[in-house]
Amino acid sequence: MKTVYSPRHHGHAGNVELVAGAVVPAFEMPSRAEYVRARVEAVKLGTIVTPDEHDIAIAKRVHRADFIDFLPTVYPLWLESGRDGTAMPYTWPTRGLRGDVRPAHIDALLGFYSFDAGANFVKGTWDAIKSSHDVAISAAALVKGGERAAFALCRPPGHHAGSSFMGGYCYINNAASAAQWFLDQGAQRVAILDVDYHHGNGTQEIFYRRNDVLLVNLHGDPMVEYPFFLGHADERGEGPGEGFNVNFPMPWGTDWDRWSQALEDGCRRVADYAPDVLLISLGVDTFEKDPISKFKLKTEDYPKIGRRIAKLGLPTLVVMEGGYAVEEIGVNAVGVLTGFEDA
Ligand code: SS9
Ligand code: ZN
Repeated sequence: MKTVYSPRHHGHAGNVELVAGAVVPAFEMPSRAEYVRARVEAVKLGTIVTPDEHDIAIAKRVHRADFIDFLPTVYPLWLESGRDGTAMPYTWPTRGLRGDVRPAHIDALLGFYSFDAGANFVKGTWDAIKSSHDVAISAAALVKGGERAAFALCRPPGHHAGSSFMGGYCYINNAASAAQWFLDQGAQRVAILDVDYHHGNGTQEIFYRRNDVLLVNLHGDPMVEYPFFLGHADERGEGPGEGFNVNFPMPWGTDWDRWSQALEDGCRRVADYAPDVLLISLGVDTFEKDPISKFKLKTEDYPKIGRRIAKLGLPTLVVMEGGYAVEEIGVNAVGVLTGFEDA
């Protein structure tokens, strides 16, 4: 299968995040995408192509326009306010505060448009966000054009970004935007299978009241795992979306035996829905050596994921999300893709 990749992700570098009360270099770093790209080349998965530019209006079909328009202004506003380094929020309009009045100061705007302090900005961040979205839509166009599958090597990732908020290293929800793009191009039903270790809270929020997108999420139990405030099994969708959101929260320590049962159940839900196209939100932070996660999948398990997904026999767009054990992220992510191709 073809891989779509943009070198413009490199500008999103040198970011920091808060871990256990300290500011440390962000786990989401440029080398992640480079390990994956190198592995795509090493195993000769297929051609690597650069994305076309796509109108950012596409992203506004799943995000609020004011949120998308805010993103390119963040770093200029940060500099104007006299700062440099990493732009990061420190206050949020939670319960009891006014979340309906858009503030004017950059510190307040950052909190207004995010749910945590994990989607930060340096000089090149907006350009990387835009290129990541271009990667997703360009790869979607390959699938729409008749390819059985395509790999969108997105960086930054997207599944924590919701209609009007960023967080968890995510800004624009690349998978959600690509799913909407397929619908706008004539698809009737789209399924998204999110296998990242973390619940895809942004994707869930975007499609929660809709029945034209089935969302199946396999992830760490939000009682004990980030993003904590969404991803429980009783979240099944609302209104017309009732029954079109499926969560499989699993405990710390989950290994292939348990995880693969959830994958099997999830794949059956996808098959029953009979979508026109399938998107995979591919995170490989389920890996036993991932530095921020607590599942126990092994390198040998990733090709099995790809083989199971391929058995669905659907046109498939694979969108890169998380995965932080940098040396192994390439082998594991591309393992899913070679497993898919071998099936
Ligand atoms: C505190 C821990 C927050 C966020 C993880 C986001 C994963 C995206 N820095 N971790 S796939
Ligand atoms: Zn993750």
